[in-house]
Amino acid sequence: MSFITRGFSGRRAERDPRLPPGQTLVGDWPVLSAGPTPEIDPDDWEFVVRTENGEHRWNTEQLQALGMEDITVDIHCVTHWTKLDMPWRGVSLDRIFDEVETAHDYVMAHSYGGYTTNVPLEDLLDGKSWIAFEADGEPLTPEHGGPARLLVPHLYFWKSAKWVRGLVTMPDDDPGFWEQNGYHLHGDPWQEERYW
Ligand SMILES: Nc1nc2c(c(=O)[nH]1)N[C@H]1C(S)=C(S)[C@@H](COP(=O)(O)O)O[C@H]1N2
Ligand SMILES: [Mo]
Repeated sequence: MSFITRGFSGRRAERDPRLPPGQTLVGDWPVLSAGPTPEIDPDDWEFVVRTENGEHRWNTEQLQALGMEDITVDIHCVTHWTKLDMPWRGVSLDRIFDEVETAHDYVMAHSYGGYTTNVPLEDLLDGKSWIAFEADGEPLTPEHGGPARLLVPHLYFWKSAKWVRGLVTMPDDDPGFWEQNGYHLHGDPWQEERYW
């Protein structure tokens, strides 16, 4: 009996429910960078948050002292690959914004090398994003954004700025690098918010 059922629904049943529409599973971890990989000495790395009220700075040690967490998440690239169950280690943006006061609703993430991407603050808080220092149990390699990158796994992976150097809060949702070039302002993979 079951072989008939398999004939009709087998392919659909093989599709992992954690795979958003239009995505394909990969086992490896592709590298996607819009420009060259910047060389950043972890000893010189600093993270800066600028708001309408002023500036906050942390070096690696100070930032990690806010509390490193281990998380396992799925990542989804707009170029249609998804990687499931990736272990990461980093500091929750909740810990950072415990120390930051802003009335703004949006942030622009800025990277060494000039990359930018815009994210609503509500997509960064309540356990939704991290400043990641490790992936797969190892320090982030330079090509994957080391020494530190933003990790916003519930949005397409272009929002996870590699070589992150800071966040600037904004009253409006101004577009970042890819967003100015046609990518969606928000980028929810479950809504297929790829382009606009
Ligand atoms: N600074 C910076 N961050 C970036 C990018 C980039 O070009 N520069 N590319 C984005 C895109 S489109 C993707 S899919 C992921 C790729 O990360 P990976 O190379 O670690 O897979 O990084 C995102 N963050
Ligand atoms: Mo991407």
